Amino acid sequence: KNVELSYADRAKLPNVHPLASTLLKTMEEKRSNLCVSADVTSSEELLRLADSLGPTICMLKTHVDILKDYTVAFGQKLQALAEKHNFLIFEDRKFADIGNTVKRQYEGGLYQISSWSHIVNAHAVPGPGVVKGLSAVGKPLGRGCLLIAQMSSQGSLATGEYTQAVLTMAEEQSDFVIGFICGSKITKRPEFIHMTPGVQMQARGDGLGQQYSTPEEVVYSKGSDVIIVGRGILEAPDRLKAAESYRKSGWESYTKRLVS
Ligand code: 5FU
Repeated sequence: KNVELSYADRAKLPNVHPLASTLLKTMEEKRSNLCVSADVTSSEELLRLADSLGPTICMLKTHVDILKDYTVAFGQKLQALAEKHNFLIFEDRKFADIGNTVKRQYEGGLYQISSWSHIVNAHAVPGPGVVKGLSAVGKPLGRGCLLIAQMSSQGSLATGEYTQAVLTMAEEQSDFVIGFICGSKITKRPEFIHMTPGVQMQARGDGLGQQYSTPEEVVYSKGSDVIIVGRGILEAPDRLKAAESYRKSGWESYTKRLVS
């Protein structure tokens, strides 16, 4: 019989990455496995969203390159809100180049992502050098990385053997890789965090390839840890109320999984 560990138990595992441990503790404390995908184009709106939804989320995901008015101050203000409300910041940059290039993209340029984002992600397509390059910048700062093992979009090529190879890559650099973007649980190793986008209560898709599952399908049936929700919350008439209902649904699906 598989023993299902709680988030709190997993936070205390001897080999857990410190950042994964922080996340798991936060999830337990806030009773939240909700990551909101703050896909808005104004930094002021993003900061307001972070301040109002902060108490209900464990993580906030950004696409900093869709902001029309990014400034250095934005990163600092977002960090302050992350501290105030105790959530982690995840820039969904999907690095996918050779190690030397991603290292420079992560640290430099306009956005200096490594200076404000706790977590970033990467495609495994280039091979392990992509993680090595990111790690050279992020590890000294205590940052962590998610590898994209599967995608929520229709026709995704990240399946089967590819997904398995991503898992191996993660295991080989688990001092920086804290988990996966995936549709379902892909490893029994409890130190790794599974995070799933393409979550909505109602819709089936968006006409551009996105495919949705419900929080219950993702957390209870598929065994993932964190639900990532964008438009399900952003397009709701009351965003805070919607976020709270996703938090509740995600949390109840997790507690149901623990006892069964
Ligand atoms: F890696 C992935 C993926 O496989 N699917 C995704 O949808 C990332 N995403 C992101 O999650 C995407 O870029 C959006 O930022 C977010 C989903 O937003 P939605 O509005 O909930 O569909």
